[in-house]
Amino acid sequence: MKQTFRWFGVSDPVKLSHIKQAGASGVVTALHHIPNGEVWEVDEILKVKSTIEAQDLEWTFIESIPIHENIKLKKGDYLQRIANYKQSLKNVATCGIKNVCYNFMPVLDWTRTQLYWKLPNGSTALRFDKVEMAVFESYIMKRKDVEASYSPEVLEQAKQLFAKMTTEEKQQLEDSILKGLPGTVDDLTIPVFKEMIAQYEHLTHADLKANLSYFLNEVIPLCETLGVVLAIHPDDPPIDIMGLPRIIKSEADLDDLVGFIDSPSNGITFCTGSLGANPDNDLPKMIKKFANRIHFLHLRNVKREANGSFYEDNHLEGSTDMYHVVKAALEIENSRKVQLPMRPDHGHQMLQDLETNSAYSGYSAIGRLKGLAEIRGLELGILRSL
Ligand code: CS2
Ligand code: MN
Repeated sequence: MKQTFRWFGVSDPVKLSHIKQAGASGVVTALHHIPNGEVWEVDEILKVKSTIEAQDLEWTFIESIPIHENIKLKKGDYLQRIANYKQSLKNVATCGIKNVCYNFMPVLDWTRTQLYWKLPNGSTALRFDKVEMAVFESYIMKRKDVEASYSPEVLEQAKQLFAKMTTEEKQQLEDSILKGLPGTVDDLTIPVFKEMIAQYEHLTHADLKANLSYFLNEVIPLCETLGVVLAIHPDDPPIDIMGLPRIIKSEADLDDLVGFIDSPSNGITFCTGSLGANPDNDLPKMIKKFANRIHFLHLRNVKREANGSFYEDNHLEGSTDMYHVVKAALEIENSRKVQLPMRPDHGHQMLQDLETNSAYSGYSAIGRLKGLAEIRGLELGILRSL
């Protein structure tokens, strides 16, 4: 596997020199300063590319060129937004970058209720707690019809939890969900958030899938001529939240995706953390099934709990059998004669990560370095035993 590390640009406290020391040879990044839906211009792309290459690293994957909400909704100026997307694809290809990750999650990107959940050994992990999510939806955001989304037990637990939360804890929960994560819209307030969600009110899963299919049929033929691959990132967590439809959660969803347009350019980011939070997903089976469409691996592990909560565990522990996933990835490389880019997707905050506490949540240096090192060791062990 090609070892890569995500980097959020020059303002990232995790520097390119750190990424090199972690042993990665590739960098995964995006033009984070360009507003969603605008064209990525060649000179802007080249600036970032040359910064990366000056450190003897390679810009292996773009994560992500985000999809404008109007494309997901197929309304308003969506045709212009698709035209912009195509222009960005042409421009990145001109600069020699041919791998593009994206996601199709409405309004929010990934979602957690706790960004610094303390583990027994003193390091911290990202956590999604079902009861806390129900507190947010019921009492902070006050979403209507919330009862339909949760079991009576979880709603009762949420009621009890909310009753004893301090003002500070409530604020922290709101911030974790609305402001905490890279990729989410900055400074989202509850009223703005509610307006954005309201746009999706009558949009069903089938509608959103149809809009994804429309988008892919617009851009994939162009990708083929450019030699670009798109790799959709699954929804995280792989459930509907806040009444929003989510459509890339399961094996059946991926079946639909690959059926929207039959092309190697219509690919998948196999994120074991996102897909692994759904207990029905058999990851070793799925990686084999979609072998020809997987262009990017996000390797991390979640530990699932009975009520749908989960936290991010050590990379080789948790609910996903990482041995079988990596073994399948190596078999794909062998049969397709490619090297698959992988990144340790998130890591714990540990050691000096905890002192500086400045990195993006989930993206501290040492926790990811540890994850990468463990996976690298696993890969070598499997390769040597074959
Ligand atoms: C997350 C996301 O699991 C993940 O990789 O960190 O931010 C992810 O990068 C985006 O959803 C991809 O578009
Ligand atoms: Mn991921």
